[in-house]
Amino acid sequence: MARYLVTGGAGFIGSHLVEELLRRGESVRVLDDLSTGKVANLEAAAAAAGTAVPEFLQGDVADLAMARRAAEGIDYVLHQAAIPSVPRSVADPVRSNHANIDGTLAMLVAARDAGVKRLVFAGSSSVYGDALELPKREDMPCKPLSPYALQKHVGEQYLQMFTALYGLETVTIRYFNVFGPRQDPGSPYSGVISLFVKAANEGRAPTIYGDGGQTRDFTYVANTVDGVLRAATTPGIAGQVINVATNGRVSLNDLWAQVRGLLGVTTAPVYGEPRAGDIRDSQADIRKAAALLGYQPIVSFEEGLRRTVAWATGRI
Ligand code: UD2
Repeated sequence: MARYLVTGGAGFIGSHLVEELLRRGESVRVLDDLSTGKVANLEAAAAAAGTAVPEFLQGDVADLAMARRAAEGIDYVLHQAAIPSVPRSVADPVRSNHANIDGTLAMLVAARDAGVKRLVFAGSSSVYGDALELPKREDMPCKPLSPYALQKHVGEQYLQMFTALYGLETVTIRYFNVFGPRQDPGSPYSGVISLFVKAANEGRAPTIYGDGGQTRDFTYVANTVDGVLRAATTPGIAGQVINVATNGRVSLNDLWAQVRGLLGVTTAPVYGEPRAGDIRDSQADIRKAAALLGYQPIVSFEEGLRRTVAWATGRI
């Protein structure tokens, strides 16, 4: 049994990592400030795994004393705590910088000093920006278009620096538009799939920012969890940056058509101005994940969407 710290473990992706770790019989500690996470997510994760709720520390990961307390006695840190969302970072860059950069630096220092075996960081496909070539490979130059993307890019670079300077093993997994159960549609900054599913379920029109022709490599959360857990324990990959995704590309117009189809509604979307900092197309090359981690997507986009709609609506 290994000891895992999941920062942001009460959030959407974090709680899925917690659930799978509990299912595997690992020891889990969660650090979360509950700014977007919820204790109910931890309870749901534990119930799904058939175990007790894991050890929980409530606090700010950017508070070094708290990060040190959380890292004590830990083998692997899965650093998920962040303020996600491109538009939220455009609206409030100082707050997202604190969580995404100060938080990551504090966690790195705490992990280094606690002698953890490895820290795995939740990176983001947003770092690629609008480079035209698709699919995106890890060795392509990054061109962040928003504070959020820049912060995630700085986080990756901090990890690599800590590996080079202090010998702390680190791995960045670049997430691509992760979706699934427990993703909260409660804010305009929420992930688009959660918002579209809620709108369709309530018979409302969604807003599509731009012409809806932008595309994303939507990734069902079980795939992301599998990639991250492989990255924690696969030997010989310290300092690497690795895409974990589905390798598909779905436009927002097509996404709305599929959500509508699953729920049998015919509402037309409302189109709004494109969002500042938005990138046009995103699709991952996942050959590096296959080569280094033995990763392959285990749940397709269509199956993931069906499971997500079923969870959110209870209607299919
Ligand atoms: C970025 C990252 C993603 C993750 C996420 C965290 C990219 C390609 N992806 O997701 O990996 O780090 O940030 O937040 O950068 N939209 C609408 N209507 C809505 C909401 C969104 O049309 O009501 C559009 C939005 O303009 C965008 C797309 O849907 O074109 C996806 O938006 P999102 O907020 O779900 O995720 P995104 O791509 O910013």
